[in-house]
Amino acid sequence: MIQRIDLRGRTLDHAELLALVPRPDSDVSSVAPQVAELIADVRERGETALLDQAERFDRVRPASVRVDPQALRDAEAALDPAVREALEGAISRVRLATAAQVPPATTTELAPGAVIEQRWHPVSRVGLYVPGGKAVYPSSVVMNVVAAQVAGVRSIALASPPQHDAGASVHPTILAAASLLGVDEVYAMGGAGAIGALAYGVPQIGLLPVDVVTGPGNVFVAAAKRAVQGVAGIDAEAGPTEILIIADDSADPDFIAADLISQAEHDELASSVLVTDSVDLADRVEAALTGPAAATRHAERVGVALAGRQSAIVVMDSIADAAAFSNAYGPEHLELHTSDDDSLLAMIDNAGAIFMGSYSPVSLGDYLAGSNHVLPTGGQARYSAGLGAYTFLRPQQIVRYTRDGLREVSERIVALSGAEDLPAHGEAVTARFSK
Ligand code: HSO
Ligand code: ZN
Repeated sequence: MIQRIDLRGRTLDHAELLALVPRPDSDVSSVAPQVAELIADVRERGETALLDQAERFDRVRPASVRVDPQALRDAEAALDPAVREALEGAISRVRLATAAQVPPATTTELAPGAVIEQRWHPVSRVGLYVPGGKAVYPSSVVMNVVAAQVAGVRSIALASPPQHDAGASVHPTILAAASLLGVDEVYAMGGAGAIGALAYGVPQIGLLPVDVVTGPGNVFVAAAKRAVQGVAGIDAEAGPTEILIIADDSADPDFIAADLISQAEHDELASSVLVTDSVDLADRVEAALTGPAAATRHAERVGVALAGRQSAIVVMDSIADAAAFSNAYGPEHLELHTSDDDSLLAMIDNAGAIFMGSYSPVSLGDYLAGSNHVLPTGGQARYSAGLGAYTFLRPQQIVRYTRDGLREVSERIVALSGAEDLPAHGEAVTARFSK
């Protein structure tokens, strides 16, 4: 049911590996015109456009887009105690690990009276998108909100599509997680329109524009995030989830099978890939997949994902080759299951997050590890990082010179301003010393 790609005996360069990497087709740019219309509609007609779009895409019409803050408190009160305890555990671990992502302010003295400082300053307001439908993830609310809060963001708005079975409002578990985190500005809106509403604001309902929009979603949400760039910052585009496992014959095939299935559970387009130097392990994992993949609650979705062109068991000559394959792929999640994971780690360049050994599965990272589970997919790990406090921070330089510090470089400023035929630049400096 899962395809086998045998690359033994082949020497492949990076470009050849890239061409071999199994991935689902993405059609983000093809929906751009439709998405532009939906955003323009929200800018023109405000709340009415959002309500019409909810009716069209979510098949419900909420009474109002803004969720009553009392509904958040009610949802928190009704939360299953075990889920509440688990969310609180996740919040405190992610908070602690995220605190390490805030770089310290620095001061560099270049000469007497010549100082450059640098501070990492949070954006003022962020909008967080939380998908609905088959994906109701309170854990994603935790990951996004905690990162923004640790960065020091003062104002957080949350948007999530209204749902039929939630009285045409946002799913109660999402509301409960928001309430636990102290967020009370929640909007029942979804899709491209919601991203437009966050970026441009909807004055009529008191929704102020945000500086950064984050959060996963379908192709419409991804296309809308692309469209609002320039008006607001965005985090990496989130496509279907991916797990790539590098393993040798010391690995436990049942653990590997369980982890491949766990991410396939998200989506028919999820990618589950094993890369190994052992045909024996490849056979054993294939065998270990069969029973559990058929018995699991979302067996149909898992079956489609594992059989898809985006999933595979890849056999190569060595673990070094497997590392090269993984670097070409740039997986969202990378698990290492070999006899020397630290040596393998030294060969890894591109991955959203790396899970070391048999007891650090991706589902630990999805919920309770303390790491963030919002990670770059689709190969974006080659140039971007997962969500963190730094997503909401900007480095700002502060220039602090004294009279003597300025005097020391004044002639050079005059020389450069002359060379650029901008003499008033030089005069702004010499004016200070002619009194
Ligand atoms: N594996 C998903 C995150 C998630 N898993 C949420 C369960 N809930 C993408 O990293
Ligand atoms: Zn997951």
